Amino acid sequence: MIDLYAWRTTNGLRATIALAECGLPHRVIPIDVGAGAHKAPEYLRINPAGQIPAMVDPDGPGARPLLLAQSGAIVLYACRKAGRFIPDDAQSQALAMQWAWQAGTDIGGTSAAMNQVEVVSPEKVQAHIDLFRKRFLRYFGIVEAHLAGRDYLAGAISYADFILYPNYALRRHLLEPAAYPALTTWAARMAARPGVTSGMRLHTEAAQ
Ligand SMILES: N[C@@H](CCC(=O)N[C@@H](CS)C(=O)NCC(=O)O)C(=O)O
Repeated sequence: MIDLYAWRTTNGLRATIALAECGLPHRVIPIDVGAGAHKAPEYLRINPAGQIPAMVDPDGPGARPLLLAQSGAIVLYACRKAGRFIPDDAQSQALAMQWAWQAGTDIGGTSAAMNQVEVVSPEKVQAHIDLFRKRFLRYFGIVEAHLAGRDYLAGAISYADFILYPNYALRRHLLEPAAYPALTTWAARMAARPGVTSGMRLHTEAAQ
């Protein structure tokens, strides 16, 4: 049984989605980042970086326990272990890597910066808020253009879609369906999947 330490943030939710979609036996252990649980000594023994997500697979490679941090690494590990959601052909594999990195670095980094300037920072600087919002929408504009005429980011559904989805879902209020029709259709396709619904539970249950 895999233990996944996560919270209802984009980094946490891409890992919960991947594990649920892959059908690997696991349990999600909530680590309340807002309450500082990620800095508790018992958690730092699991991830010394003091960040979520982190995963412990008692049955890792070589039948040895594996402790893994970094959301993208956890998503890819789960997909490889399950033998699912990794494209077969080299062209789609390259495409999945491109869009996984775009979601994890460009969009994910901008989203983290938005949280910093809009929520965490005691001083709200409008120019900083505008800068990161504009950048966020520009990056999603690139995704929109790519998704036009496609069902998923890299042909069939892949790990890249799992990495992107929470970045859409948690800020969908900024992404007007009329301006992002292909993205909105893709998101509906993702949301209809039982694994995605189950993986998003930390977020959806808190929103109720
Ligand atoms: N690159 C890491 C980022 C992880 C990350 O920043 N996690 C946030 C929550 S979404 C966190 O734990 N922040 C607390 C901290 O960095 O002190 C990943 O993809 O897993």
